[in-house]
Amino acid sequence: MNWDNIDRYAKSLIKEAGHKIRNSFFTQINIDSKADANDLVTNIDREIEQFFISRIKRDFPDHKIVGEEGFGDKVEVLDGVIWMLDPIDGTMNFVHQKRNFAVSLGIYIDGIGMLGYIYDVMRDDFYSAAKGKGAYLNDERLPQLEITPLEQAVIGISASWIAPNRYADHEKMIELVRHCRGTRSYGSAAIEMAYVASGRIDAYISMRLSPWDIAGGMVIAQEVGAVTTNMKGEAPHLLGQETFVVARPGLHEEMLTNYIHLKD
Ligand code: 2AM
Ligand code: CA
Repeated sequence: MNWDNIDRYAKSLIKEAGHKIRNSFFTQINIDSKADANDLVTNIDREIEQFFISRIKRDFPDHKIVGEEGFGDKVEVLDGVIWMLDPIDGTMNFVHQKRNFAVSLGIYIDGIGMLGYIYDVMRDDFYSAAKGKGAYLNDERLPQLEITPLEQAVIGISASWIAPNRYADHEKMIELVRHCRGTRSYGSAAIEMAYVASGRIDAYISMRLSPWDIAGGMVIAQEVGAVTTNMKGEAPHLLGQETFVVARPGLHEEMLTNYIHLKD
């Protein structure tokens, strides 16, 4: 497997997708909802996923693709090479703000993350990593993350998880919010992971993320020494929705031990 070639190929595909997404603002965008009224999808999400799939199937016919919009393969095991794609992560931001969304892609072999990409399309910020070769923001290498105590940490979290919810003890979450330096919510899991990797926030947690939301970001985060697990402290299985925590070392353990109590 020539990973350098795949890396170059994936980067150019993502840049081309970004170009298409920016141009889409000059066209009519059709908005639908999926599982519920606030779970949005547009024709652009679908068109971008189909663009990736047609190219990847043409040029890497034995690779599999798992995409949020369902045009890819149905995967039940992580054998072989799998591209995990979210064509637009942060669709609500895409629709409402025309910014703060990203293309997110992770390329895995037999369950091991080899290449990861998060492209913040409107800022033209391209986060990338290759396993064992470090993580980059555009052309600059991202430094290893240092330990930060909770009192100095800024945590990415959605207000949904501070309100009573079916996944975790929200009273503990309130304590977490009280004990950290501050919270932020950007509305795109991929962008929040990129911000953890580049040190702009110190942790990001969510009760419900899908493989395509985290696959690319996990490769990037791990290259700078961030810890990525579900809320039980296990490696994400990448085969369905799960809880998720990414944080600087130390902070990750402190959050899981003292503040995140899952319901059964
Ligand atoms: P999306 O925009 O690709 O749907 C919003 O807080 C973040 O969580 C976004 O990254 C969003 O991805 C993701 N997200 C929103 N609703 C979700 C759901 N029902 N299941 C999994 N991920 C979701
Ligand atoms: Ca999406």
